[in-house]
Amino acid sequence: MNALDYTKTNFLKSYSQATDIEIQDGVEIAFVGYSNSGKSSAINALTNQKKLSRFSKTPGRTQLINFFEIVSGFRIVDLPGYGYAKVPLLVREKWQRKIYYYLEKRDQIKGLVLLMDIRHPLKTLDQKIINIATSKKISVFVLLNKCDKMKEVQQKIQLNKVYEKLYTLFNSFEIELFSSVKKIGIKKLQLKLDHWYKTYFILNN
Ligand SMILES: Nc1nc2c(ncn2[C@@H]2O[C@H](COP(=O)(O)OP(=O)(O)O)[C@@H](O)[C@H]2O)c(=O)[nH]1
Ligand SMILES: [Mg+2]
Repeated sequence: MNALDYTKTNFLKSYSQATDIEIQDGVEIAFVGYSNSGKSSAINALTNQKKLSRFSKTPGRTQLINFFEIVSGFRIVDLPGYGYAKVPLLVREKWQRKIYYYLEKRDQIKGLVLLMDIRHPLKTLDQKIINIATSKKISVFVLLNKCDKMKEVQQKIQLNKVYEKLYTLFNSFEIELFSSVKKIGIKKLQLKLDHWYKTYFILNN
């Protein structure tokens, strides 16, 4: 398998309902996190494409499951953000169920990239996602995003704190500092995705 060129990533399709997804073959790595945690920006940074995963000015408005393809059969999925505070609770719960359904039913998922704002890590719904990942044995790459918002010393302290806390919950994870603004952690994210995709490729060839 050749090295993946993330700059070649194309938009594939969006679905408003997880039950409508008809794409089958291949492997998916999904980006999850609270709305506004920086999922779309991270996908743009990873692929070095400014407009690929268009982030709306009103966070949480984009409630679509967006599929991108790096090369045939190797996909990135931008999931709707959870917990958007400005919509009614019932709507929020409906959106959350969509995410859970996708995560629970799709066997194509081989990895999760969980984005958390470094200033507000491990909130309730992040833990719920971790529970699903644990029960499905999906490994998780945690990005402590917007690390540019903290002093470097504080970043390291926070990284250790969250690592320790996560370790009490499960052990199939890695964690890194990330910033799409300051271009921190992008190479590590690429290497992690390479590893997941390659593992899948080797197992299936
Ligand atoms: N300071 C800082 N802001 C960021 C970073 N990543 C995203 N943002 C900002 O956070 C907001 C939400 O980003 P977006 O990618 O749309 O988040 P999404 O809702 O998870 O897709 C936008 O205003 C971005 O400009 C980052 O690394 N650092
Ligand atoms: Mg987004």
